[in-house]
Amino acid sequence: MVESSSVERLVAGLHRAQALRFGEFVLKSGLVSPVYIDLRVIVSHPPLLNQIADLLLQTAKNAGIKYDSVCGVPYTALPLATIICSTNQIPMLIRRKEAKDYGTKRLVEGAINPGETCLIIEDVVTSGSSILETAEVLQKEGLKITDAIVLLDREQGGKHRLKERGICLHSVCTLSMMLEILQQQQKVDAGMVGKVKKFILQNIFKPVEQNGSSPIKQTCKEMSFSARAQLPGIHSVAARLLKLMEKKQTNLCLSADVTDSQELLQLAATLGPSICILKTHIDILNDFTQEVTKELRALADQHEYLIFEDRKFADIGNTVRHQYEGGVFKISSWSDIVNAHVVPGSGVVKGLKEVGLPSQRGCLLIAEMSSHGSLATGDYTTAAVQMAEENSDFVFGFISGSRVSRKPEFLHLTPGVQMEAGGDNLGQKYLSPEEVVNKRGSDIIIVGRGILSASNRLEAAEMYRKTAWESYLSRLGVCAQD
Ligand code: S5P
Repeated sequence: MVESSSVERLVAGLHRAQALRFGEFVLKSGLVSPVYIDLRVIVSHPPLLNQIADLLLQTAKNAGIKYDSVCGVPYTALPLATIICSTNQIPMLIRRKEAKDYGTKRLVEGAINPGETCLIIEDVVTSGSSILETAEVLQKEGLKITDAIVLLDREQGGKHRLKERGICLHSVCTLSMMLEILQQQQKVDAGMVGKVKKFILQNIFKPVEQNGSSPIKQTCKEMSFSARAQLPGIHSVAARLLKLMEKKQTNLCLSADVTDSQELLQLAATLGPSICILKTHIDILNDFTQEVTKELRALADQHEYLIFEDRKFADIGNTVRHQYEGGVFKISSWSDIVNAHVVPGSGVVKGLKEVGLPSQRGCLLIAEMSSHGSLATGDYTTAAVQMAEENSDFVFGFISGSRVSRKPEFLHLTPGVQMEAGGDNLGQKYLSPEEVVNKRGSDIIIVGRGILSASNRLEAAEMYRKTAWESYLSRLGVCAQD
């Protein structure tokens, strides 16, 4: 154990930096936690960063661990590993976080000498999955992993699970130790300490994995739309959308692909109560005027749905910026959501962001397409997910055929939906709402001709709404969590 006065100083520093917060927080798993620990903030506090690196190394020394290199679990522990390695002249390894099939990039950077031992550094351990994932990648490169050092062990089963996999976890501090110190320092009261302790006890991750090296699976409740709306840091458009979906009990987006303004407004007025999003192709209107968008906006506010102009931007940043803001359509002035292809690279998102961010708009990236022979598959889809993660201040989800990201803050919208699977004669492919939402894990169905070609459009919309909503409800069963 490191000296208690150092740990006390550390805890006070973390509390000051707001890395530890108390209240009510919805975690990624959907659980409501009385404590929220976010050590990402430490990079803005250099003395704290150095102090933590020092304590991690001290803990490794005290445990008498022998190792040849150090690897920090991305991302928070990366700067910590850097400081440790730089100050003490220890070779470092960097594990890439990208999906394994992403391009031809290496998964580990640095000189790998098979047979050598690598020490893993982590900021917080809950279930131990992040350390295990990093360990697996390093082990596949022929490295030995015997120990891991963590700043804070939340005591929710991670240590035990890692031990079962031959990794000994050493922590600078545990959550209960931290609570006691904070109570002594009068930064939290006894009531809160009790609440957190109870939460820890009730949420121990149990090892339920049976075989080999795949990440540990834990059964958990799939998150509801309303729980996702409260995730810390969720995009404001996503939060608005998720809340109205829950309120109106609809995960139906109408693809209002009509060419006459009056027909479009009529659709918006009649089907407004049944939908969460009205999707437009404003450039197919034969009689477009700015008046239409004003009326569309008023209807959207009246019936509480969002407007999504399905513009599919696909040019360099500077061009899409103009296309989004100006021209005849002035899309950014009336559309809550737009979408973009990722083929130009991240410049397309950066260009759109310059216009969309100040007015609190959101963007979806096209990760997959419903059309026959689409090239948006495999590495392309993976790159779209990565681009979304890197621009999550503006991008809040995907157009895709299935769930392409496991992050609950991202929404998935799927076109190519009709009651009967099949297609049209121009390459469109259709899946049923049940298949899309329940089996493929998408959140919102996008339906055009399935509703537009019905003799009673409202009745058809209601049928799609109910089917998709029921599929969502039945999905709220058990799911896998890492
Ligand atoms: O991959 C895609 C992406 C989109 S946004 N496939 C699609 O069909 N879309 C759009 O969804 C398409 O432009 C159209 O507006 C709608 C599907 O219409 P439907 O009549 O086939 O349901």
